[in-house]
Amino acid sequence: MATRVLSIQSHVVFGYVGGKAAVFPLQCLGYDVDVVNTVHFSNHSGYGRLGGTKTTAAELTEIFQSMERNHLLLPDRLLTGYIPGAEGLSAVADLVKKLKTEKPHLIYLLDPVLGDSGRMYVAPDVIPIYRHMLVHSTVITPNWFEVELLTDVKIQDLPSLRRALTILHEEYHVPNVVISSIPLAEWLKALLPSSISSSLDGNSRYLLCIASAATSEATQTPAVVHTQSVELLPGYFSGVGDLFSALLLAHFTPDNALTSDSILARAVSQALTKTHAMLRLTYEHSETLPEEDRQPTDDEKDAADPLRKIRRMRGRELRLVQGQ
Ligand code: PXL
Repeated sequence: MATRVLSIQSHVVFGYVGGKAAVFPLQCLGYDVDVVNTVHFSNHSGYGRLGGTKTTAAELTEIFQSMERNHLLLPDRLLTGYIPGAEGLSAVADLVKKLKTEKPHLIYLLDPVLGDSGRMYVAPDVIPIYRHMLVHSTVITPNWFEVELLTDVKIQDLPSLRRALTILHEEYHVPNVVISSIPLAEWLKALLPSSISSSLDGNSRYLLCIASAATSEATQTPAVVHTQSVELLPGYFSGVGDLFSALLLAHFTPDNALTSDSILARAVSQALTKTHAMLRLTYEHSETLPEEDRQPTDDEKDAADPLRKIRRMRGRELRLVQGQ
């Protein structure tokens, strides 16, 4: 069985985002993981302050070239996440192209980390580079906002969602698109079977995950879309998308007996169920903490007392070790 993953994403010393949220779960599932750190930061950006370094494009290239010279560049699967600048991303794009040319069956999960909820947290000049990389991907895991940035389509109803998915499948040749954590707007309920949608009360208590697989003749036939919803847990957690992408890559197993959309739907279901279980465990733990470690977000109070926010963030780090 093919079990070596090359993971290229961020490293934080304290807490669990980026590689820290991805590598241990992959190892638990039996994968050898070769780890490239795109940044080496003290903590994730949600704490307000962070320190550390970004790996330069020259350093990334040096690592990739040395691995190749030593015959150690041997992944069966590739995972890329947070890469903060265009130069570094270009170095990774060159590697991806080379690996895919040498090994066309390499399974590549590309998480185009650009931003969230209307706010970008990388430089905008990475967008065109990601667009060039899409053609090499097996699965991509953009959030809602990232789909809009990649496709230039404002998603506000089912036709615009279909348009965005069609652009990703047909223009950028992405075989599998997974959009997780979509707040369940009224118009999106149309994607759910009526037996489920009729039981949902209110709009915001659930998140929807959409998995869209291009059929083999993508240009002739529309993609097949599967959906699954999970209950929304209160508050903000970091690293959840990174964990989800790692689990999705781990569970994405080609199977001749299944259609491409079934392979995707099965992997998404496993990844979503496990991510949600981890989140629930983390949430339940946070609820047991002393009052001062779980003060709700309040921008004014957080600004007046930075430790207030740090305590809350610390109490919401994913419980990966405890939940393994
Ligand atoms: O989870 C995304 C992520 C990855 N890497 C770093 C981050 C974050 C989110 O805050 O700060 C360094």
